[in-house]
Amino acid sequence: MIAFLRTGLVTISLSLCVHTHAQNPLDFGSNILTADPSGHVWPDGKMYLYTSHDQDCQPDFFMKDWHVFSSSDLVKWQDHGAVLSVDQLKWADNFAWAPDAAYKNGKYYFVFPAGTGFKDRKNPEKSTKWMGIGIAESTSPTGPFKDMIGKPLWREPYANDPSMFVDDDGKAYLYFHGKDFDYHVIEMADDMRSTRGDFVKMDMGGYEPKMEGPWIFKRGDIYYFTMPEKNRILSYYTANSPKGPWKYRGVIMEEENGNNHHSIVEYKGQWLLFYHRWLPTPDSDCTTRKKQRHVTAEYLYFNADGTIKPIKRSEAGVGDFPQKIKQNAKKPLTP
Ligand code: FUB
Repeated sequence: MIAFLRTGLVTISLSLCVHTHAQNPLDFGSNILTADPSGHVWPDGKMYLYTSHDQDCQPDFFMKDWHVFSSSDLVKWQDHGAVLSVDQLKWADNFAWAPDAAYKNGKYYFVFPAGTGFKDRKNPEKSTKWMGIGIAESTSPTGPFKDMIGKPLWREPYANDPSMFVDDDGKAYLYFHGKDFDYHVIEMADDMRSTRGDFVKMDMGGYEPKMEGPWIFKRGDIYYFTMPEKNRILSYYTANSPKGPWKYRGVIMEEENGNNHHSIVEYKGQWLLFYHRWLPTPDSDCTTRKKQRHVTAEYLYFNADGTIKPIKRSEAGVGDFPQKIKQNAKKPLTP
């Protein structure tokens, strides 16, 4: 009997232990379905995640609004609610897809793809779907954001999955995937309400990566351009300038079972990968789809030459971030 009780106690404490450390998917305090996380650290020192918002069982990614979440330890997150909805736009009524955000001129900018129409998958010639990129402003990172220009930044060419990068000199660059799923960049004007110059299809060093979700960040003097190539395989390129030319560097994360939009950001001295996974969702009433999208996170490490170490998906994720940053603070600085 005592042996049985002991085994039981060990099992209970082990499962509690596993549960406490399993942080993937991130706990946003509700069963909200989220995808396409864009991570940013703003001047208040908190980590912010701007995400798109899936509806249970939504047809063909019909999505209506975007959320923002914040945290100081990556374990406890606050949902600040919907920062913008397609209902507030004059020019789109659907496809609230992968957003991004930027901070410039003392203001917060929210860039988002949205659209209208319908994609006829059986008879593509009957499709009426159109998508473009909008920009909205706020004095707060949690919004509410307002579309001050009341129209997309442009109507042609087709554009999706915007990612905004503000360089050290204050210049802002908007990346997106456009026609034929190629990656493009355009500079933003200083007022962040219009673009400057031409659309540039980027030189990817002889490769032709296709699909979606571009992300850009800078570490030291190196610019990194990362993307879920073919919408599944997280791959990366580096360059000496924000517009390339880019050099292929390899795969960060192999494919799983669906799209896995991502972002990469440094927080409290630790580099992080945020991405989404298609996971079984027991609370879901959906009978046509067993898995739904959930935002997850992993640590990301660089080699001494600046290349990125491949990452495996984990259950633990960044659940020990509070302890890890305390340990990092104790480590002696390396020259
Ligand atoms: O969330 C809708 C779309 O799915 C995004 O725009 C893509 O990046 C993919 O994650």
